[in-house]
Amino acid sequence: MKQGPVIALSGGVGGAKLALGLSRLGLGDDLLIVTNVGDDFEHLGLNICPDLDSVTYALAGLNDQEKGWGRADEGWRFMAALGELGGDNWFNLGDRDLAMHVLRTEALARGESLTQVTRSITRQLGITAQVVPMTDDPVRTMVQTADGPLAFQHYFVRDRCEPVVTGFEFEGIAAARPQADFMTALSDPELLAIVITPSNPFVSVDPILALPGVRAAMAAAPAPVIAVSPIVAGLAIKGPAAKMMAELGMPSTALAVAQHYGGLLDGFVLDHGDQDQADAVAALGIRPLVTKTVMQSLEDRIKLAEFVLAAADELAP
Ligand code: FO1
Repeated sequence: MKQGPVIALSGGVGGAKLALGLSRLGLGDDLLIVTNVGDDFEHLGLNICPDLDSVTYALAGLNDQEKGWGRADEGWRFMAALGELGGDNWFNLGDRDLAMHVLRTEALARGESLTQVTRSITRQLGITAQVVPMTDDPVRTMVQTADGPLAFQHYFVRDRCEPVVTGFEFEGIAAARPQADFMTALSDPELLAIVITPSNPFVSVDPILALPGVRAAMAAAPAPVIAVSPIVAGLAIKGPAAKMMAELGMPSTALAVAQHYGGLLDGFVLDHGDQDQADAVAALGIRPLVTKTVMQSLEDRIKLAEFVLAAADELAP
C-alpha cells in the first residue's frame, strides 16, 4: 500500500459506506473525508448535519445499517414526548443521536467552527481518518420543484422525495470558502487519489464541486479523480438519485452520471451489471473500471476501496 493522502468526497449513506472501506486500509489520518453540508439545517434550535453524522457514525461503527442514517440501538422517547407536547415531529431525532446535535449546537454557539467540533467528536470516537465539512461557511441546498423551492430536508424527509425536481440551488455557495485542509490536500504533491464516493451526484457531490476554486484545484491536482457510480442497472442503491435524473430529463444510467461529472474524471467505477456501458464511458475519455460496486458487507466496502485505490495507482500520471 503506497502511503500518501487520499481525499474522498462524500454525502450520506452510499458515500459513508465507501468511506468506511477506505478507513480500513491503514491510511490513518492520510485519509481525508470531505463531507457535504448542503443538507444541513436548523431544526428545533439544533444545528443538524446529516451527512457529517452518517460518515462519523459509519466510521465509529455506531450507524444504523437498516435506515442508513442516525445511530443503531436507538430509542425514540424524545420524539414521543415531543409529539405529546405538539412539537414538530416530521424529522426523527433518536435519543442517542440527540446528544450529537446538542453538543454540536452548543460548540457552534460558543464560536467553534464546524471543522473544530467535528474534529473533537471524531477524535473522541476513536476515528483516525480526518472528517471535515466541505466548508465552514453556511451552504444550503434548495431543491427547485414544479411547485417552487424546497429546503432539502423538507424535500427529502417531510415530503418523502415526492415533489418533481426541476433543479438545485446551493444558497451561500458563491461566498463559501472550501475547508482549509481540503484545499491543502488537493495541492499536496504526494496526493494519491481523489475519490468521488457513490453519493447522490446532484445534492451530495455537486455542492462540494460548486465551491469556488474546488474544480480548478481538482483539475490541477497531481492525483487521479475516480468516481464510483451511485447508479447500478438503472437504479440508485438508496435515495432519489435515479428519480431526480428522470425528472431532469437524463437517462437513469451509470453512463449519465459519468457524463454529468465529465472532464473532471480520470476513472469511473461501474458495477458488473453496467459492463455494457464501459465503451461509452471510455469514449468520454474516462477510464471505465468494472467491479462489484454494491456494498452489503464490510468486506464489500473494503474490497471496493482497495479496487479504487489500485485503479488510482494505475492511473497516476
Ligand atoms: N431521513 C429520513 O428519511 N427520515 C428522518 O426522520 C431522518 C432523520 C434524521 C435525523 C438525523 C440525521 O442525521 C439524518 C436524518 N435523516 C432522516 C436522513 C437525512 O435526511 C439524510 O441522511 C441526508 O440529509 C441525505 O443523505
